Amino acid sequence: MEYKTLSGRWKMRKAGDENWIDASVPGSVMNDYLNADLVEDPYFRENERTTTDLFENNFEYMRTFSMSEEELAEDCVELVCKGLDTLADIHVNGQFVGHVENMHRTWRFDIKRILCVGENEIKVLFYSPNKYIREEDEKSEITYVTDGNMKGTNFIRKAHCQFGWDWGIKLPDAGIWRELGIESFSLAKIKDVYIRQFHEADQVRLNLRICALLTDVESFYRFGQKMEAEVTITYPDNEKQIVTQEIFPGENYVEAVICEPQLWWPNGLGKQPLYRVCVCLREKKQSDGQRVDLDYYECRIGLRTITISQEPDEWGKEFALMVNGLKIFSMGADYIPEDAILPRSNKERTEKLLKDCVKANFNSIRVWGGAYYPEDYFYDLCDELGLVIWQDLMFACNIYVLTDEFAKNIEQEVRDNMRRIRHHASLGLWCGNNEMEMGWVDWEDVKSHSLKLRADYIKQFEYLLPSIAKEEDPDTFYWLASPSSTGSFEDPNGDDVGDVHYWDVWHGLKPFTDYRNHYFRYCSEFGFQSLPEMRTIDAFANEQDKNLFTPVMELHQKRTGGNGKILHYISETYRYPKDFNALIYISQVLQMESIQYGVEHWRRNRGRCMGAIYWQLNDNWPVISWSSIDYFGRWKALHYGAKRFFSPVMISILNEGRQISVYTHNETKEGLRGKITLLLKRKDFNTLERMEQEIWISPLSAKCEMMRDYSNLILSVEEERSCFVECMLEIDGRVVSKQTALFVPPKYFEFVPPKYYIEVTELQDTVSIFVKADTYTRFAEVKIEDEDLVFSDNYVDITDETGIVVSLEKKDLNSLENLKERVHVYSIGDSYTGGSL
Ligand code: BMA
Repeated sequence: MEYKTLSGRWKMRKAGDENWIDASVPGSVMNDYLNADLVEDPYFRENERTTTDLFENNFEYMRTFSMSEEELAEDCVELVCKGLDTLADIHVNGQFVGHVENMHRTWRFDIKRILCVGENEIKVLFYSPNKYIREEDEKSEITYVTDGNMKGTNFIRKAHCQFGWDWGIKLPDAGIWRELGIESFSLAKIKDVYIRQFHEADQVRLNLRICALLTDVESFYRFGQKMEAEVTITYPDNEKQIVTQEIFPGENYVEAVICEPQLWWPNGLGKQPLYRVCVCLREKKQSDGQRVDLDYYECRIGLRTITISQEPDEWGKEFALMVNGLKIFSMGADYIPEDAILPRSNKERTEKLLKDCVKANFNSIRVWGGAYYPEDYFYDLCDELGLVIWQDLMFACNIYVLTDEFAKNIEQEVRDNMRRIRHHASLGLWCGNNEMEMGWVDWEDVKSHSLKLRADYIKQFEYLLPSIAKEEDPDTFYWLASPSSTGSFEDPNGDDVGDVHYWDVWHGLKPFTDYRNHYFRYCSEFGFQSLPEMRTIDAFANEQDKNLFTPVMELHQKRTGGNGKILHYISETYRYPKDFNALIYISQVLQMESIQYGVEHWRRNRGRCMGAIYWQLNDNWPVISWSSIDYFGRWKALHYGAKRFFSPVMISILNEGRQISVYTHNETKEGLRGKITLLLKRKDFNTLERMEQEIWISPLSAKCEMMRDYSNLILSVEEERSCFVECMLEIDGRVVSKQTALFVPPKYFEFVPPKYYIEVTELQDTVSIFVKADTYTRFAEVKIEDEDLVFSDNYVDITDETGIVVSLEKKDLNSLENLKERVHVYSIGDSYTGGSL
């Protein structure tokens, strides 16, 4: 099979315009318009208000390409488009080739007879998505629309969040967003390969289902042609195993046995060895025994068993990720697109983001269903990094009408994507949709719709899609919806079976302490908003915009009433921030505290609870949201918090009034010997009591190791407001985890602005920053002016005279000059004043 790409330089114009402008493919209208300076940055101030309307228009894309005689002499010549966004007509040499209507699908068209030797021309006309959804919506009885979204996205197979979301800009872009090209082949090609793994004692048997497609079945048999497949398995150490077998048109099965298999593990539990599987399809010429390569298929797999264990237990049914027979506590966040201008996404950005997940000790990530199926490199990176993927199908917060046409369209979409993604080692499960079963049960504005639409839900999500999954990828666990319990509208968001999206904290305005009232089996969404840091805000706001309730700040907050909620939650825990900078800082540490509060509670209840996936990892434009890493890749306090509260080996404190319980957590396969120290201290660093205990921490465990009721030492309100608890876990003499707890909400604690003493030490590849303070300092934020950095740790407490040390990689610095003067430390005691507000 030969492939010729059609990506590269194209021309584009708004339909009706005379002049063409330069375009790049893969790309998008917005990207080309920005490159041509025809629009202003849609992310800046209130520009969104006009850019949404750009997509009231149709757009044309055009290029020429040449074809040779040899290429056209092949039996089949097909145009293959891996991503067209979304409604478009394709013409080649002036002839209509096809209409497309789904950005998630791969489209193929036979264009052999339309092409000619020499120059050819391809044109793609994209229709306005805005108009289409408006017109379809007007014809429909459906009234439901999710917060922040344009109405009618249920009628178009285009990433829903492109039309806005409660964190997303309304930018329903258009264009050729993925690779396209021309495939030409003769005799046969590989249509499909599915690899199954059978794990046996000390070996893994691979079973490859290879589907060969012939261009002309009759002549194949008439001329007694023969084909063979050569399967090459390359081991992680580059050793190779080759199996060759005769292949017939249609389905064939080839087996290979891997002895002493190197198993793939999620991050934190072992390594991620990967095996490359290549299938070469060949024609075996009868006459001279010569072999001619016809087609080639390649993928990378990891040897592992992976599923969700749902054993019934005393509470209901567990929901636990099980890898190679071990039940693992899933830790991670929900992933959304990295940029609303899709062509700005690339492997480097994704790699940085996913590596930041690993730095924060994630072992899982959920690809949320309101967007699109990520690029291959996303899955490759998750394979390499050990991030288990919860993969939603792309349906979210909507009511779909299951017409025959819609069913056919989504069936092909799901097949295309399952075939592309199913071999990845990191694929943990498929999930039917985001929050739609729950919508039919819990949301008044969904429930009010007809029984027919309710039945369509069941047909689509409990019959059609699971049956496709059974055909395409029977070995991957399939989950009906997120959240779901048993399906069929049976308490989908219930605590005791299946996964939960818990939003009473934040949307429901309950205090974050409410997390402790729930023992979810697996919490796949819960979240808390914060502001991104000042430099990120500077990218979209002017000085006069920097007030939470200006039009610019409200436009960059997509959840209705969101900015007010941030203030509400601050009022429960902290004092009124003294300025905009303090507001940013307080919103971030509060977000970190709240998510930590939930995660540690669920980790303490390991066994009953087996997953904490917080909403949300990232942003797709600069915005106030639930993310822990902002649009520019900057870590919010929460991401540093995640690094600590997802750490495989840690301690946590359960504080109930003056009663303190210390828990150990071990999410590794190894048992550990360690020591716990529990201290009661005054804010002047004086220790009032010290307790120590040697312990053994079992693998994959959580356990209460120590309890202390301080009622005999904390006797007055004054003491409550000036004393804190600190505990540490040492392994082999090294402190691996440290926690502090207060007896009162921080707003009642007597924090004063600390005096900081900063020292900077340059080492070979790193720089260490030592920070000391003259008083107990909570959540010390270390920053360096004009630098975008990830520190070894941040937002930690200074609990004694020795202070803290955080380090950074020298190579990440823009400049080493005046480093000490550029270091700034900020903490709770700096965030408010008395009397000014
Ligand atoms: C969940 C998600 C998203 C949404 C988030 C915050 O329900 O599935 O739809 O962005 O909540 O509201």
